[in-house]
Amino acid sequence: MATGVKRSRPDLAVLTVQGDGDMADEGLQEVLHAAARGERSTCFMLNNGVFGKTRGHMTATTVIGQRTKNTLEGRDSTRHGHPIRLANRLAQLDGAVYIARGAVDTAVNVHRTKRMVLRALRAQEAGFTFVNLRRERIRDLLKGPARARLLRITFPIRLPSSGSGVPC
Ligand SMILES: Cc1ncc(C[n+]2csc(CCOP(=O)(O)OP(=O)(O)O)c2C)c(N)n1
Repeated sequence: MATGVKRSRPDLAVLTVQGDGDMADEGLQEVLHAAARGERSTCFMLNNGVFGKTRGHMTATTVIGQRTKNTLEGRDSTRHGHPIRLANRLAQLDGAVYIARGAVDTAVNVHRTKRMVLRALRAQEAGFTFVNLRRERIRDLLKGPARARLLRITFPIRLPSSGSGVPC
């Protein structure tokens, strides 16, 4: 729908706000193709790592070690598979011009994430843009290496001028 709106009204800034279950599970095909086609729009993924509305089951973005309704001992890759790092995957597609991962758990992250939101909206005139927004202090639920990895969640992965994704 967003891509249709933007194509018919290119003068508008068009954005979608979606959950991780919606975007990385149910709508994965749509977001991948929108990015590959370079649809001039912005997707914000509110990522809490669960299907919240339907009571907190695991999604594709549930991180290793995260407890959910059906990963009671924490997500274990051997039993539940590995998470999909959607921002990293999207950054590899040629139609994507700005891809970032932000969080709103600290004042510094809120400040950084605000800039990401504005940059994504501005960059949409050049192609597909996306910001992964970590909604919760998920790192507090984790220990060890999983926690250390999550401390580095706020940064742009692909910038409009760079032309290539930075793997991470
Ligand atoms: C195609 C489709 N399948 C199932 C549903 C039922 N459904 C509504 S909300 C939801 C969970 C959404 O989870 P998420 O997108 O992570 O958002 P959250 O509730 O965590 O904010 C589901 C499965 C739906 N709306 N559409």
